[in-house]
Amino acid sequence: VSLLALIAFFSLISCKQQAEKIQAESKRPNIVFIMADDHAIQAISAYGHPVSQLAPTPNIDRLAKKGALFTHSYVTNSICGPSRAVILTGKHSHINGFRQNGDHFDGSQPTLPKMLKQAGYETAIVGKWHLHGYPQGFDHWKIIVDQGNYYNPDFIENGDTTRIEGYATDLITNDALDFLENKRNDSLPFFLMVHHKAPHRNWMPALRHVNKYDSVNFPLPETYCPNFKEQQAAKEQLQTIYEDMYEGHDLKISKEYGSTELAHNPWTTDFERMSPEQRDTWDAAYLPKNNSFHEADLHGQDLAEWKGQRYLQDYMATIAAVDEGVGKLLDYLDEHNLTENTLVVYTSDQGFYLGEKGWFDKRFMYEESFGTPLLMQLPTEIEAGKKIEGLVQNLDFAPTILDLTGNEQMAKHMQGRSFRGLLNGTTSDDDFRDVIYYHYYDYPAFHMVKKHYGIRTKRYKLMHFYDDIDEWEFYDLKKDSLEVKNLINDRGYQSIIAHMKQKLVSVQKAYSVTEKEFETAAPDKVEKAYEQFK
Ligand code: SGN
Ligand code: CA
Repeated sequence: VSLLALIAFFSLISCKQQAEKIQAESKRPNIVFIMADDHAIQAISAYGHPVSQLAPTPNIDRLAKKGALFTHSYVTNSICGPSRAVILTGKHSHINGFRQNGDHFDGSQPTLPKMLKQAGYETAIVGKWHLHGYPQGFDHWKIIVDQGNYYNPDFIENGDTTRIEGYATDLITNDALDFLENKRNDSLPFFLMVHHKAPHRNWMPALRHVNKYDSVNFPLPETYCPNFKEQQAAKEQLQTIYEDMYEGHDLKISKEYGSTELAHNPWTTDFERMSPEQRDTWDAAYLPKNNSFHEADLHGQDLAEWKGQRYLQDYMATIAAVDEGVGKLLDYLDEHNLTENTLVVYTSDQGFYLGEKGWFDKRFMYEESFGTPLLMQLPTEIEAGKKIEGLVQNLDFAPTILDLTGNEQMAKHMQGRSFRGLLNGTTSDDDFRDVIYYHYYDYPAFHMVKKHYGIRTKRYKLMHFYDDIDEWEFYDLKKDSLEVKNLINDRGYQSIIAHMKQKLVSVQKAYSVTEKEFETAAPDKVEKAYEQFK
């Protein structure tokens, strides 16, 4: 065989390999990861909760129709920054180092965007970051400053901060569309994170939605006025709608009949950022409803229920713009033939209380805030309309995405586990995992939710509150899904509880939890914080 023929033969092979590689890579799915801030499961109509049926989310629901809806999706630490750090690293807070809001994220550690970039993806993030410092591992990024504002927020892009006129949710959606349409390199698969500020406190709807749910009477949960027996931490929190919400800032109540001046409004910036025109439209919408409120002169239980109602009307109206934004992104993918090969994820940085136990906010390991919505669409992998009941956590997002993109070996050092098998039906819901772990550290802080950790299995939950208390709680979720009865001292459950305690120890060992994780705060710090946040 001549040398020339040999060369021709090998170059043919290498051409073929190259072509196959390109073909395989072109099959690698794109990823659009949409995360809202504080979006409760109860507020997505595909999940079926009564509140959401009165304020449906038709676009988010499209994902449930064409993809999968997870019924048992949880976080590892129900608070913003920590949740984001877990998603980026696939590691629990004590390993990635970001335990509570205000910590500084060590951006030098391996993260999902860095790995995807290394694997040839184009990476981008728009919206909320909240990890301090600038994003690393992204080809494009444009983030809101800290928590951001609903109206005319500041954005940071390439180190420059600019105030941009408009409504945060719409601006973030537009930035996502701008990346898809104008910024990305068509020849590369992409990973786009779209992180909304909404529906975070103080729940300011878009001007086109300020009257959207005025005439809707949302059902308040049956635990709206709880009686906390053997639930000491629940008793001492400061996140009760009718006790801890600020009447002006949060509930948008005016000082008096006929006035547009807000009642108690300690953080003035949210409203001060509005332009006079925006404020006029806003006031025109709220003045009549606030006047009716003053006329009614409510007290006691009636006032508490009115506050719950106003909260839900604003919260759900804030979600309306998020849902529209999801619709625009899905339409874009449809119109550009991208839907078949794009994984679309919709989730939140944690769940939220819509009046359960009388609360707003999150932080607790109780179901409403421990759970987080999760919907995923990828037609080549996931059967339409699938319901997945396996126990998954945001800890698993990075390993799952790496698996779906053919980079599963990159997840070797992560603590999460790929749930691709749940998506494509090769793993049964029961086989995936039997226990999940949780640890919340942010105390003393806003809302005064005490430090706690625990485990949840399919049926039971064991929690330990520590620091300035030492209280255990145990729930049988099959019999008590609302978690009102702490069974820790119930005679009938003692052997199950002993078994759960053993399980807790082995789970902590498996996740490399050390004694250092259970530090307590100085008592005077706790006392001062109560004074500050009360
Ligand atoms: C703000 C909110 C709190 C909320 C934290 C954390 N107050 O401080 O209610 O718990 O953020 O939220 S606000 O009136 O200033 O909005 S998180 O989503 O960032 O963790
Ligand atoms: Ca949040």
